[in-house]
Amino acid sequence: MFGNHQDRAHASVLFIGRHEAHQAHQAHQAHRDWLGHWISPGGVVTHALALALVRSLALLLALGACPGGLALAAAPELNQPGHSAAQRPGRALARPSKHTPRPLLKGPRFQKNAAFLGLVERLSTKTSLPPSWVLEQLSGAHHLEQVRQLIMPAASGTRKNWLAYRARFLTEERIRWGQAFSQAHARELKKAEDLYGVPGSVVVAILGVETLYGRHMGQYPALDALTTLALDFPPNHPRHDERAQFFEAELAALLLLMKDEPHSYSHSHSHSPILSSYAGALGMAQFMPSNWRRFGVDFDGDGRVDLMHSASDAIGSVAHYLEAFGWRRGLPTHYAFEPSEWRMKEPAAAQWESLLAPDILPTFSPERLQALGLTLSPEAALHPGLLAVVALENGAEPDSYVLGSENFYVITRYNWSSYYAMAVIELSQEIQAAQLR
Ligand SMILES: [Ca+2]
Repeated sequence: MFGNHQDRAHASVLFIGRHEAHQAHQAHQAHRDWLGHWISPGGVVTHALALALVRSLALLLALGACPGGLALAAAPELNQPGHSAAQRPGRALARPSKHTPRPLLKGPRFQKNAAFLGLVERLSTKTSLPPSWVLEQLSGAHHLEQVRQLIMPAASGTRKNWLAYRARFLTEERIRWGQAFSQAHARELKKAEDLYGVPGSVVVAILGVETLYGRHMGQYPALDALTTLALDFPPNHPRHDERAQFFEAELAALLLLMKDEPHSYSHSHSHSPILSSYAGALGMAQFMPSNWRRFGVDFDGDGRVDLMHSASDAIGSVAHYLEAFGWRRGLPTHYAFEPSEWRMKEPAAAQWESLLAPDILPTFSPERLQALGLTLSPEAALHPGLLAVVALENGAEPDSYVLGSENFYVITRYNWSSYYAMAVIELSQEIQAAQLR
């Protein structure tokens, strides 16, 4: 949840095994470069001293006095995993590849250059965490070239395909498991609905689309992924500066989680690195670290927010998130809409573009749409608020349309995509229907 959720998630998902994760941890422990070895072990260096040290090193490096100088973070040569831009996750249509297994190619640790030390200093300042501790954490992070590739936007120009997208998410298995999850957690779902007004079926569908109800929570070590995106964000990304800053803030939030919620954040009874999506989204609900801290709810009452292991906490947190973004209790998410006849009329074609322009943002009252000559269903005509005219591309076939309500828009705050919202809504309907059968 990105609050700002665009790049999030969508990684292919395959847990690296415990053994492999353990090996990675062992490697982490074994590795002490000259700087880390000097500063971090035992925490003997004070805050102020460590910060001063980081600053002096940054200055030295900036002056070219140290090997490595001003080179950017290591960009290792790796066997590329073979994603074409068209296959690359990014927006709605890339999402189906989220659960596609993909080998994790761990790169080297980052060079302790000026950019690295500057990041350590900023993170320490931002979080008030000891610079020595921040330096120790980031010194163990690995560069992940894969996440740099996956974060790039999907190629534009290809028509999307709602029906194909729908088919990828509304599988028989996802519906059946959703039904089982709903039954197993009926009490918490009812509690969340009572408290936040969000139907349990919508919460379940989000968990189903995000992680198959907790089965696939990510394959990338979160610290590696976010350090890579904060320190070595692809310079050719169209929104480089904004996104790099976003991921730096998420890295800061991750460090605070690691410090504040060490038990929730880590795997039980192990020291394995926590895994996330390629963009750092965590747990059953795939919350970004800042959203975990901001919207996470201790719904099972054990005294901590644990989105990795507690389905109850995940349920409460998803419902809380949607409520915080304006979910209105009882309001339909959307209405069926078929404007094709109207569009054939003059001068409707010109008006049509202006109706589509706001995209998913509810903008038009039912009265206004009817005044333009559009035919609304009786339910849509009575909608107590504004509506968005949402177009869904169907590849070579004609577009589909729905009228999205404020609640449709709220679901897109989880992931900025009308296709995502429709998949969640239709999955929630299918799960409900399966329970009645
Ligand atoms: Ca809890």
